[in-house]
Amino acid sequence: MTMSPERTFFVLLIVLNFTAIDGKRLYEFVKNSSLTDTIKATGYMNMQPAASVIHCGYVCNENVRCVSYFYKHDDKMCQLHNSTFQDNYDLQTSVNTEYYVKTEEYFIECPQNDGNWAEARLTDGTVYMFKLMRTTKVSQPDALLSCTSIGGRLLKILTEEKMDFVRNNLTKCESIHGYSYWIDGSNANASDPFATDAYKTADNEAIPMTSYFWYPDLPDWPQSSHCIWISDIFGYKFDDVTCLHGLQTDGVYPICEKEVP
Ligand SMILES: [Ca+2]
Repeated sequence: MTMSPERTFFVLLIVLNFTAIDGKRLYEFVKNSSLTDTIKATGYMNMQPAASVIHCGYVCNENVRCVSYFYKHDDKMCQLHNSTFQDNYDLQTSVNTEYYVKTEEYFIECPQNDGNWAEARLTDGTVYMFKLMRTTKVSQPDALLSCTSIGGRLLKILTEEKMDFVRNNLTKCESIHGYSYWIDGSNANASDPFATDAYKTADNEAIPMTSYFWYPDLPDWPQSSHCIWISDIFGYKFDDVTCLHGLQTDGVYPICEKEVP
């Protein structure tokens, strides 16, 4: 998927059940910049406040008949439509207004516990396979071995797009929500565990240290919490924890990944 100034994408999860598979529908909204600063004066489905243009998209998602919307930034109003507009015929001028069209729907797989490999498609075009190993709670070193033993590796999260995908899955898929998972990342081999580049993947790639990835104020105990997990407790953002933590009562489980065959 290419990004260009005319086409701004964002992906929204919606909560409709899809009956054929254990999955969730994903809709994509595409901005039509040729209709920027226009709006429909009458004949819309609904007009209501929304905190942001993305929130307006969520509102549109919740209405099954909504296929496009205008968002007025100045007064934060969201105008929903059950049809799409190709040109400004029938529209009027409206300062600081954007127009988005629901263009496509597709599905993410919500993998069953210890199910098959599932395909992940990220908004940056990356595709990979992933699998949750939800039978045996393990330490992080054993999680690394569990994944290599089935021809993969422990999940690496190095981009914001991948962070979004993983958090969406773990938050929205009921069968895997509420559990804690190991990802690849440790500072056990660092000479200074407090250094900003201390956390590395098993193959020595730098773990991103921004708040996009880490829960606020974490890592908080890098001198002894050498490994990284993602848990419901921290909204599936990174937290530093002892590498043996997975053996405790609640358990921590591997998410493995591999290239698409
Ligand atoms: Ca911690």
